[in-house]
Amino acid sequence: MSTAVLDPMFTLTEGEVFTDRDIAALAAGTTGAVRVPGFLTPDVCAGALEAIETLPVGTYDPERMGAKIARFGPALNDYRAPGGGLDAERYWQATEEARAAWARSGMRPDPVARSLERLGLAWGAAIGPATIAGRATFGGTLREINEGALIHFDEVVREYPTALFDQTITAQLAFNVWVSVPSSGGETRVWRRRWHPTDEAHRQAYGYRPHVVEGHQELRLPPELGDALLFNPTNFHAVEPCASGRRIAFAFFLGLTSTGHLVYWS
Ligand SMILES: O=C(O)CCC(=O)C(=O)O
Repeated sequence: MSTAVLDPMFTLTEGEVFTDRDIAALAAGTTGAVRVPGFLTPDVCAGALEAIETLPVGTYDPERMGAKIARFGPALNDYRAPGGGLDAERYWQATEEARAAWARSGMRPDPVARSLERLGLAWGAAIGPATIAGRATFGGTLREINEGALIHFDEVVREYPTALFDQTITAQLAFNVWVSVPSSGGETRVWRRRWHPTDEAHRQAYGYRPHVVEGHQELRLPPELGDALLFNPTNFHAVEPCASGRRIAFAFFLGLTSTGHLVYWS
């Protein structure tokens, strides 16, 4: 496919705050990404980085991920039972352990709580956790992605086709805020291209080979300290390897529900 004809709406919007229009446009697919530079101050980033040292950070299975990625906090797409559905016992245990470790870290200000508060102000209503049979899911994983991440998409309604949440999700956004960034590299790449069933012929570990995005319009977004980024993760996206330094972000998803609320999870 040729990129000669571009979608003029698939661009990066930058502003001092996130707005309800930004969130609605991402949900509707009528913008590419929205970034708020300096969303967290260098002091807050430094404080978070110090507190992170006390967290039990683990790594994903490198064979599955194709690269070493460190993380703290459970992400729902890692807890799928072999036959489909949620491996509930493992997930809720990991959630409880992560909440206890988070509380022990005493991270103040809490960058995840602060981010949710500001996004809630933008939307005009507080953002609560997505729930499963009334139980709050975990939101706000910490990820250190230094070696890059494969081309992939995230879409909870496909990962769990039998409706995991009590809420009905109509659109999904990904939020990342960086508390440590590399000297160069580590760009987030977002393509204007959603998954198609024929893409399954191009799987690579948990992601997809570059063929699926070749020739498609993309945004390349270098991470800067304290910046927050929202994009629609049902578009294919990837992370470039870093030249040197640590690329650490707090991340969660936002879901726009059928009743117009925003909920979060990781
Ligand atoms: O770290 C990033 O820039 C994006 C990470 C990612 O793959 C995601 O949020 O799904």
